[in-house]
Amino acid sequence: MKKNKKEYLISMDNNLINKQYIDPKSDTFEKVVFLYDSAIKELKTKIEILQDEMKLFYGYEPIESISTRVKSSESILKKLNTKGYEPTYENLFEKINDVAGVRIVCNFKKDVYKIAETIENMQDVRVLSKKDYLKTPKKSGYRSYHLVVSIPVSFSEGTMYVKVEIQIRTIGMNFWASLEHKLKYKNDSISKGDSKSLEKYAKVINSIDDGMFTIYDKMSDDNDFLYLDAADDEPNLKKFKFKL
Ligand code: 0O2
Repeated sequence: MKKNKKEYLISMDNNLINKQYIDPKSDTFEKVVFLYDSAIKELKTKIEILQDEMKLFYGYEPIESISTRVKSSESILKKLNTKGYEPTYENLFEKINDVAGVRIVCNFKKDVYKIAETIENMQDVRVLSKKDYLKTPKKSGYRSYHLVVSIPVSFSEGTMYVKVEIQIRTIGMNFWASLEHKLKYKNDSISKGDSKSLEKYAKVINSIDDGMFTIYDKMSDDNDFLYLDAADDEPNLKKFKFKL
């Protein structure tokens, strides 16, 4: 008999495995990774289409690079442990937002907001949470725009919504975050002085980001139709028309 097509969050409908402990060597874990990997493929394609469209229609490429990863089993288990959760599949689905991760590196802060807004407006993407660490940087100095979304992925049994964390940041922010991650983020033994220095460098990079944009902005107003002035309260879509 044909089953009804179902739409569900990955966390809701896997009662058979929900309470099981995660075994990274098992077939079950391989299948879980496949689900997250499939969501990453879907989302990456959407973002690549955006980039191609902006290049072709407006001659502007706001995205410098897109990278993706499925979190390693060690990292998943470590994060569950740090947060005080049992290492079950249910907790993996429910409590870890970044099992699937997509990082979008943009040229300027304005591009970060444009890309975030465009993803948030995608009809089939559900936004579960957003964190604007550009406006409110973390104590470490970390800046980035985080979205946790769920993406519909079609499988033979129906459509499943799978969680993906998207980090959107400038080239400068990415430079800082990548090095800081290596130097400090997962290393408790770094000195207070070095932490302070890293925080200071984050501010320096932020002012370089702003300075580079000022130069760019003076040189070109060609692409401004991609964006609205902050004061303009028209919906963005009005200015964002295809020119064939
Ligand atoms: P990894 O190794 O990069 O995967 P939540 O995920 O919302 O339940 P969390 O972890 O506090 O809780 O969320 P948050 O603050 O949004 O951070 C998620 C991810 O952002 C981290 O994942 C890092 O990738 C990145 N991040 C956050 N803060 C910092 C920071 O101070 N420095 C750097 N370099 N990256 C940061 P993971 O799993 O912690 O690490």
